[in-house]
Amino acid sequence: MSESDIAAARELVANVDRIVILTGAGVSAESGVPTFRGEGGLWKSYRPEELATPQAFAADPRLVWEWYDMRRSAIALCEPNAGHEAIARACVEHASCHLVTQNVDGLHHLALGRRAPSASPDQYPITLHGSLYRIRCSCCAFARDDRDPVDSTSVQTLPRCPECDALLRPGVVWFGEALDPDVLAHAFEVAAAADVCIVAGTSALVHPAASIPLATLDSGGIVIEVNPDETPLSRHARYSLRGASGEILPIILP
Ligand code: BV8
Ligand code: ZN
Repeated sequence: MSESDIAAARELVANVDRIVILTGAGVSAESGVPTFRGEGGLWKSYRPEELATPQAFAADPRLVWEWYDMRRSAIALCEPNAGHEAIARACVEHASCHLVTQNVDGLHHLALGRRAPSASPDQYPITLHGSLYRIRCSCCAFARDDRDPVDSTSVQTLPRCPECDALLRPGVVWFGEALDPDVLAHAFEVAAAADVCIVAGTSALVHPAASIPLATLDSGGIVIEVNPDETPLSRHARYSLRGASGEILPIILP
């Protein structure tokens, strides 16, 4: 990555009307949140199929809740980093900047809420995969925000639905589960309308999220990637800025 690439990317972003930003777990790495597939990544100790699927929850809800409870309590201690702050600033101050995130750690919401307590819903992230701090019923429509520790010592101590007494589950989208169709349609809509899509901190392996930047390309827009490593999206990018999002996003975002 050259300094001139960063300068050129900054110049490009400064002169477009509509920006969309797609983030993945890498944006939270500098906050101490382990990524999914990197060194020490969350999946290193487990295979996704073992834990983040409805089948895994049906087979062993106690183990799945043990993993989520560990993640929820660890991530609750993490703070947004300079990359989250730069994105929050752009979403609040730029006339048309939308954030689409795969992340479930809530750090984008925390950064935005602190910067603009009265931010409009449209300035908040389009959250594709849900949140670690939502729980919902495994049977009925009950759902609520929740940050409480979960006692996963046995199935009997797991949280149950106040409406129908079925097990409550993490309010995230698991592998093999459909994303909320309205959320997904909104994400593709803002990407298709964008002049530039900045893709930061994602290995671009998980679909349908990884296809969102292609909607910008297909409508004549430009993709800029921010990632220390190459990804399947790199070949589509006008600029692939090989570095940390916490260092690069504050430079290139308005
Ligand atoms: C669906 C919530 C259909 C849970 C998550 C074959 C081909 C294509 C697709 C599939 C396929 N086989 C199966 C599928 C579908 C599957 C999928 O994509 N699988 C992949 C693994 C091949 N997708 C699904 O199942 C989706 N649903 O397709 O439904 C359907 C339709 C109708 C009816 C029924 C079903 C659902 C996917 C959602 C899964 N849930 N999360 C939880 O978190 O516990 S996904 C999970 O991965 C996280 O959300 C995470 O964000 C996401 C993507 O990972 P990344 O964010 O990219 O993180 P990763 O660690 O991989 O990469 C980090 C990157 O950051 C790296 O590149 C690293 O270099 C970089 N980095 C590190 N440090 C920094 C940095 N970058 C910048 N700065 C730094 N400092
Ligand atoms: Zn219920």
